[in-house]
Amino acid sequence: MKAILFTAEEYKDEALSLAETALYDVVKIYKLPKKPNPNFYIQKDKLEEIKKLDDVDTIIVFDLLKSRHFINLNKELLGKKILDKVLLLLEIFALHAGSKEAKLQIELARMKYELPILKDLYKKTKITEQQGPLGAGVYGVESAIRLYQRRIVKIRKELEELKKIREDQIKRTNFNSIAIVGYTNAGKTTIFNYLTGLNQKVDSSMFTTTSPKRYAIPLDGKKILLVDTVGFIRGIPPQIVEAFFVTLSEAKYANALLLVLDSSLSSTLLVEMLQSSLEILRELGISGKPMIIALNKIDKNANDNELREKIDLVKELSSTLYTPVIDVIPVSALKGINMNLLRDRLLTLIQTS
Ligand SMILES: Nc1nc2c(ncn2[C@@H]2O[C@H](COP(=O)(O)OP(=O)(O)OP(=O)(O)O)[C@@H](O)[C@H]2O)c(=O)[nH]1
Ligand SMILES: [Mg+2]
Repeated sequence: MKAILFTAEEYKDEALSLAETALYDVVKIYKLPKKPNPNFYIQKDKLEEIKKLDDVDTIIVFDLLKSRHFINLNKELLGKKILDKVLLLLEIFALHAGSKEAKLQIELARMKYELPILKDLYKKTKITEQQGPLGAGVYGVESAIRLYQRRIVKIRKELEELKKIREDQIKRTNFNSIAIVGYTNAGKTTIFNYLTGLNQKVDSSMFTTTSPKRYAIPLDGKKILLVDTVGFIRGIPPQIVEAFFVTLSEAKYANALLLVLDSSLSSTLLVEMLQSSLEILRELGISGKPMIIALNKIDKNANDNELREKIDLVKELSSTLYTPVIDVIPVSALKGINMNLLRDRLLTLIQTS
């Protein structure tokens, strides 16, 4: 599928990587306008250019589009698919959804996102139709709306039932468990592999891990379940937190969390990532569990002073959080630095939880 990508310069790498994860072949990247066009968001001249590109079937706008943007773009670009950031992420989640619950949750999120657009389209069609012989348009939209509403009710009911079943299952397994959480690419799977001796896929692209992996490791005579999870991404739109949540549901049932941060990021980014990780966990209803922070990739830090500063910064910030942070441990999962210390501290973590 050939796609055109519109993105702000600062999100370019991320947007491109996500578009590719969703299996699009991005043939051209345009900058998003500083001031969005009120009708189309994208620039009018770009729109005219795209119209001529017959082999492009998808337009990705890496931001949030309003109803009127979707409606107008669809009208101008008949037959081409329009995706904004939310719909793109939902496509990625859908590609990776393993369980029935995940599939339903994603379908629900998409329908809830599209329903207001349909409703606006209905209003608009009704007005224009009174003036012209546009035929059954308005009825078509009306019945689509009813279809959506019925489906949404049905999915909600099914999800309630599935949730009960899953909670019962989890209650019955009484393993202690630790979920490894954090931004995509922080090194969660590398840590998981190190601690479990497994060989799960590790890569510098985003969303390498696409469904939670669990494995029980012996720690001091006990078995502890380690769960590797799907990574967070910057600015995850609130509209899809719920769908994202399914991929992270394992973390909800863990006794404790291991939050992985990439210490090779700048101090500013590091603080931003720590704060937004906790914000995401809070939105998912996973806050309050005892936590260890692993500052990973210390081998990538140019000098000790800089690393020391970052460790202090994260420690200081952690002490002000609602989440009980038991320890901050600088590690390199790749080089195996401090990993035994981390393993020991995980045991303490389980004992506190
Ligand atoms: N230099 C260095 N690179 C590391 C370290 N740990 C992981 N990496 C690299 O960072 C990249 C991402 O590692 P992953 O373990 O796949 O990261 P992840 O957090 O599981 O990413 P997602 O599954 O996409 O959420 C890979 O290229 C790893 O080789 C480390 O300690 N030092
Ligand atoms: Mg991973």
